[in-house]
This record gives sequence, C-alpha cells and structure tokens, in this order.
Amino acid sequence: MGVRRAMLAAVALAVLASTSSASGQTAPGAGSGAPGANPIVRDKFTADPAPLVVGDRLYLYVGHDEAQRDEMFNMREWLVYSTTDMKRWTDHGAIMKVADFKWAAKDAWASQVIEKNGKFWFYAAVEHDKTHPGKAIAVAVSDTPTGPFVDAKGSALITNEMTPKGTHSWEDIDPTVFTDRDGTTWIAWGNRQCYIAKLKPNMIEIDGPITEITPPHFEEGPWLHRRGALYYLTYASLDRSTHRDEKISYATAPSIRGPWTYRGELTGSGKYSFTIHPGIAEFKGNWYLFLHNAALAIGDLSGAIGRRAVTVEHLTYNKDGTMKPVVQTEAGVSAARPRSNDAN
Ligand code: FUB
Repeated sequence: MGVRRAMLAAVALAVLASTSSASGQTAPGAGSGAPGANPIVRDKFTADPAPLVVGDRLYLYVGHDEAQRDEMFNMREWLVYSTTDMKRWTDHGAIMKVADFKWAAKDAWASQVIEKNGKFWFYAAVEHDKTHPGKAIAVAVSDTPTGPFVDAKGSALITNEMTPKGTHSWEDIDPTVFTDRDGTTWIAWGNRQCYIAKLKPNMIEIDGPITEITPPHFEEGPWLHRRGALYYLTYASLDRSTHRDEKISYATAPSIRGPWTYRGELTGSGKYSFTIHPGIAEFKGNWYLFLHNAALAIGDLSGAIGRRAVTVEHLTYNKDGTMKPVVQTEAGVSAARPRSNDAN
C-alpha cells in the first residue's frame, strides 16, 4: 500500500473509529457473536487471512495486528486457528515470529501455507534487513500445520532487487502459493505489480523466469486457486481515480500460465478499512471467501488500519465459472448459504 495513502487512511480511520464502540468487544457492525458470525477472532486483531484445508480441518493463518493508538502497523508474528465446522474455531497460537527469520527486520505481513510432499511450507512477506533494503518473501517449513515452523532457506526467497521494475520498496509482498494438476508449484506476489514464478521441487528456490501478470487495478494481496478447468487470480484492487479504499477484484485463466481475463470486482471495501485481503478455500464441498475489515474494537482500541479483524463469507459461482459478488456481513457463515445457479 502507498505510505502517504496509508497515513491519510489512518487519520480518516481514527475519526471513524471515534464514532464506533469505545468499550464493547465489537464495534457497531462487528457481528452478533453467533457461531460463524464475523469477525471470526474477537480477542485479538488479525489480518490477511490464508486458509489451508488438511483432511477434515480448515486451518486459518493470519497476521497479528498489534498497532497501538495511532501506530500504522505493528505486526510481529503470525497466528493460526482451525475449525472443522466453520463455526467454532480453535486457537493454536503463534506459528512464527519475524525474529525467527534472522535476516528479517520487521513486519509479519501477509502469508500463506501450502502442503507438499508431507511437509507444510509457509511463505510470508517481511521487511528485509539493510543488506537487501525493502520487503522480501520468506519461506519456512514444518511437519505439521500448527508448527513449529523454521526458516527453510536461511535467506530470503525473493528480494526487492529481483523485481527491478518496481518503483517502491514494498513491491515484493503478499505471496500466494498454488500447486497445479501436474504437481508444479507456483508463487505469485506483489504490490502495484503482480508477479508469478515457478518454484523448484525443493520449494525454496525460484525455477525459471519471474513473469509480470499485473491485472487491472491490482494493488496487493493476490490469491491463486483453481475450480474445475478455470484458474482464478483474486486480489486487493484500487482504482485510484474513483475509490479511497481497496476492494477485491479477480481475473480468470484457462491455465496457470494465463492468459488472464479481468472479471471485475468481487467485493466492496472492508468496513473502516483501507486494506482488504482475500483467501479462498473449498471445504467439505462448499467454497469460502476470507477477508478482513476494521470493525472490531477490543477494550478502548477501535478498529484501524493496523487493527483489523478476519471475516469469512460463503462463496458461490455462476454456471460460467465467474464468482458471484460477495458482501461482507456481520452474519458471515452463520447465515444460510445463498442459492447458486451451479452445484456450489
Ligand atoms: O497486513 C499488512 C499488509 O496490509 C498486507 O501485506 C497487505 O496485503 C495489506 O493487508
């Protein structure tokens, strides 16, 4: 995100926050607390949701927002939660801290975990130390989805120098990882520019070229998934000429190699939030869209750019494979799944 834009958003959010709940657990619009209602996590601020299905359990990896007062971001660790019914969540605590990557300076930004060859691979955006200024992408590994995860490479997988086109230092953020039907695993990431590359089977090196695939209004937070024959690139979008806050947009392709066709907006903006971030999973035959907003208040801390809350909504498709527009709600998946023209 743009720093200047973020500062402006922080001021705007502070004003908005002063009109929301000052003492309750949830700000107006932050959900009823019914099982499955939003936000999913109510005792901590959480952001950048990344689901992973393992057997009959869905794991949800998030960044821990710890911004105080008018601080913009303060993110030092990643947390994981899990569920078997999308209604009741188990807190497994922190899986890693930024400090566990010895070469990283700060910022536990967006992440995703993928399972491959019996191991769990964690990819995350962090700020690199001064040896490679700017944001970078880290990779860690574990034998279980709840960790412990350890740095798998001892250095960054992707650094700012590897994408010289970018004009700002936070270009290399928000990794999404995806294994195709032929067993190849791909990583996409970016801010303003969106890139994709193949990973080597060892999961800790890029295999071949880095290709730019930036779709219209791309801002950050790409998420790759496949449903049937169609590949989806869903992302946080910002049309600077008309909008103040990010929304979710997406593109589709017949192959992970593209060509990508822009399909428009999937959601509006997250309540009180400049950022929004997609995570998509099929679980027990149904599809879900995870997002975040800033509608949660804890004690006297209201939602803000660095105090967000993860949410989940039903996701359904049209017969042609396009995704039906999604509205971020208080009820979340405590509400009935909307009727669909298709099997899902
Ligand atoms: O949470 C920190 C950053 O804000 C993420 O990396 C972006 O996607 C945005 O949500």
